[in-house]
Amino acid sequence: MRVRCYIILVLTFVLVVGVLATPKHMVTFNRTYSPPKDSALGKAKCAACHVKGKELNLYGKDLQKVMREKGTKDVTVEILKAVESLDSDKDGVANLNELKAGTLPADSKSKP
Ligand SMILES: [Ca+2]
Repeated sequence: MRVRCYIILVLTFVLVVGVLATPKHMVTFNRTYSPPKDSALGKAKCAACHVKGKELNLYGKDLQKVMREKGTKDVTVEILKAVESLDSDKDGVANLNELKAGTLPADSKSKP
């Protein structure tokens, strides 16, 4: 019984830390597109929108442009939807189709 409580406590802690460690915009992104973990997009995590650190890639820059137009600093579902029809990396595939396929909307070498 005591071991079971300990395991539940540890698992709860890991879950809470995992959720708190995930930036809010990443949670919104993952809830909206649910990228498979083994896909290029699922493995990319922050690199879905960033080159390194806070520096944005082409897809991230398109999101930032809409955020500025809307006067917000939050990545909302509305912001994500606003760039779905764009082709940020100009590889001939719209961002939404890349996101659905689990490929990278900012990398022209990654496409369905
Ligand atoms: Ca691509």
